[in-house]
Amino acid sequence: MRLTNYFLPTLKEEPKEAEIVSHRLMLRAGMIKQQAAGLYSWLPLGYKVLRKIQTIIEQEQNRAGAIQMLMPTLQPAELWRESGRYDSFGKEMLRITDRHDRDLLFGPTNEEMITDIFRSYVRSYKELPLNLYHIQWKFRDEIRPRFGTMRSREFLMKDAYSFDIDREAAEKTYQRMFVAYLRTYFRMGLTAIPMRAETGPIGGDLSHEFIVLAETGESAVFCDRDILQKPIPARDTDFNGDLSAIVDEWTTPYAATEDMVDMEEFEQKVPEERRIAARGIEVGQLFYFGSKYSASMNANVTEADGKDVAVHSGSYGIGLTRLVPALIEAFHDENGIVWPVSVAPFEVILINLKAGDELCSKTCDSLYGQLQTAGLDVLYDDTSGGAGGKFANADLVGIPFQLIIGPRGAKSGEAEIKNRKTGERETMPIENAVQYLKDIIEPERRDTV
Ligand code: P5A
Repeated sequence: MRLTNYFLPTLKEEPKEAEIVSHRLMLRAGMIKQQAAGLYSWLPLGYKVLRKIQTIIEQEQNRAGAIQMLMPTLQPAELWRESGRYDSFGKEMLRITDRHDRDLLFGPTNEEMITDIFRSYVRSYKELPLNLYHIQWKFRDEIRPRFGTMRSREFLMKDAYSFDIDREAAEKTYQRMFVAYLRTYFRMGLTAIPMRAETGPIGGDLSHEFIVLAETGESAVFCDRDILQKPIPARDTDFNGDLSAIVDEWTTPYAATEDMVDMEEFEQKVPEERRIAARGIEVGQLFYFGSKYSASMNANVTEADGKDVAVHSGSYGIGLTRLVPALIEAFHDENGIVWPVSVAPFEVILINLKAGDELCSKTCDSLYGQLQTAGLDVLYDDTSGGAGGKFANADLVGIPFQLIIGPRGAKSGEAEIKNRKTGERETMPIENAVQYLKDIIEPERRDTV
């Protein structure tokens, strides 16, 4: 993408309304624009990050056996009256009436709708297990939307819903999602810790929140430092096999959110030097709620012996639009964002220091073509601005590698490469630059680990 053809409205001034660094940087880097309280437009750079996050989530959900589909954002109230949540969800639910006076709502989650889909088609235990997911906008009329897209009213969620014959089978599905989540966050470069959590309005008796530690996080969390050493399950993990050893390993060290923590137990189980009492961002949550929805909505299947039973279910959420600020909270410095390659809006920014110089532009145009041919995701700063502004902008938007060409380098055949994370600069012959970048970027994509 040539910057002269792109839409990247970066801001020099500090936005006054933003209280935390990720919100400030998302506004300054031209990633989002607020349209009303808790409602945001995703500008091209922000949307590109969101799409990369979405791809990783889809790959890991599919690998774990979940099947993608799409449900509408608006839902009929009748379904929610069946489960009893139409009233209990309260003011967070946005209620809408259509021209025929029918009650609708903007979905805050989809347990009811998926249960309705399930009961319409599935009759026999032979069709289980089934795990369906979609990535769709949700609306919750949060009393205090804040921190930009961290807690917004409209937000993008991946939500999966599973159906199993009994608790034992449902726990296996829960484990598959647990392992898929470990891999998903790891691929984004994040350490997300599974913690025992409260189930709230979704219901059930087994739940884990995945928490990214951050001072600006909204939840207080308590865990054993040991959990940070646990290995991430490999790409070739057999999701049809027994995953309980992996889940046991990850759930043995103490880890609980403030709603679930037992301080006495925490202090007794975790030696003082290993105790982490910190704040964190909830980037996903798993629930097992058994027959909570299937029983009230008559989602039954026939067992081998001919008896009808209510299916056992769980739901599994990831907040995509929250992950973007969570990543920025984890990866930034005083000059701006420092994206991990796997979720970076672009992998390389090619900076032409003097767009008016014929040789310099010719060299850059050629490198731009070569970078694309090499399969790298590149933003080409071909604008006529000054070097200082270009460097500041490149640092602000946080693209992991900067390939810098000035008139002098173009003449002598030398390119400079800056690593955004370490700040290190290397000078090398221009003809080596593309291969050099390819060699460091490809493994960082984490799509083969
Ligand atoms: C699980 C999937 C559920 O709704 N039903 C379907 C279950 N879980 S949840 O924990 O309430 O939400 C899942 C994830 O969505 C993100 N999230 C939000 N992101 C931004 N703004 C919000 N207001 C918001 N509310 C929830 C979180 O990442 C959460 O883990």
